[in-house]
Amino acid sequence: MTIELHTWNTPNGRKISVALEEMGLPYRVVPVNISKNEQFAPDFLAISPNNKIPAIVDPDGPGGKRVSVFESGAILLYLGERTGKFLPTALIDRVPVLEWLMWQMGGFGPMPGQVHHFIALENEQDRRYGLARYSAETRRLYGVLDRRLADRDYVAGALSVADFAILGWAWRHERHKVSFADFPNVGRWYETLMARPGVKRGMEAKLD
Ligand SMILES: N[C@@H](CCC(=O)N[C@@H](CS)C(=O)NCC(=O)O)C(=O)O
Repeated sequence: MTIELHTWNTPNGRKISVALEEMGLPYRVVPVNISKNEQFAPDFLAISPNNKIPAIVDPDGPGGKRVSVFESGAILLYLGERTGKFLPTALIDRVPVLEWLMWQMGGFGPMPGQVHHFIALENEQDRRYGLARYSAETRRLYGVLDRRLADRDYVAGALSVADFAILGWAWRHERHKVSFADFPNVGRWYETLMARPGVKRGMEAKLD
C-alpha cells in the first residue's frame, strides 16, 4: 500500500524520498510548506509533534495497522526494518549503520543547518561569530567523513540507510560552502551515490 510522505524540499526531506525510491516502495508526497508554517497545522502535529518534516504514514504497518513515524532517522530505520533493505540484520553489521546514522543526526545536519542560517543573515556583526563557529564544525565533520571513506565505498560496509541520511546533507554542500576538492573521498562517494537511478529519482521527486 502507498506510504504518505509528508515533507518539503530540504535535506532531511530528501533522505526519505531517496530511501523510498531505493527500496522500491510506492509513496505519495504530501507537501508541508514550512515557509508558510504548515508544519503547525493540527493534522500534521498529530503525526509529527515536533513540527518538523519529514514524517510518514504507512497504512499497512506492523500487524496491518496504520502507523505514523516522525524524525528522519527513525523513519529510515523503520523503512529498513519493513523492507529488509539497506539495514543489516546481524548486530555486528548493524552497529556501524547505527553509529553513522546517529553521527549524521547529531552533527552532520544540525551543524551545516546552522551555517545555512548564519550565512543568510544580512547584519555582518550577527553573522560573523555564528558562521565562523558552525563552518569550522561543519568542515571538521566533513573531515571525519572523508577519513572514514578513505578505504571503503560506503560509510558502514554495504550501502545503507546511513549513507542516505548523510547524502541528504552532502547534497547541500555548495550552500554551506564546502568544496569536495578538499574532501576527495567524500566527493567520490557522493558521485557514486548520485549516479544511482534510485537516488536520482529520490533527488528529483517533486517534494513541494
Ligand atoms: N531531526 C529532525 C530535523 C527535521 C528538520 O529540521 N526539519 C526542518 C526542515 S529540514 C523543518 O521541518 N523545519 C520546520 C520548523 O522547524 O518549524 C529530522 O531529522 O527529522
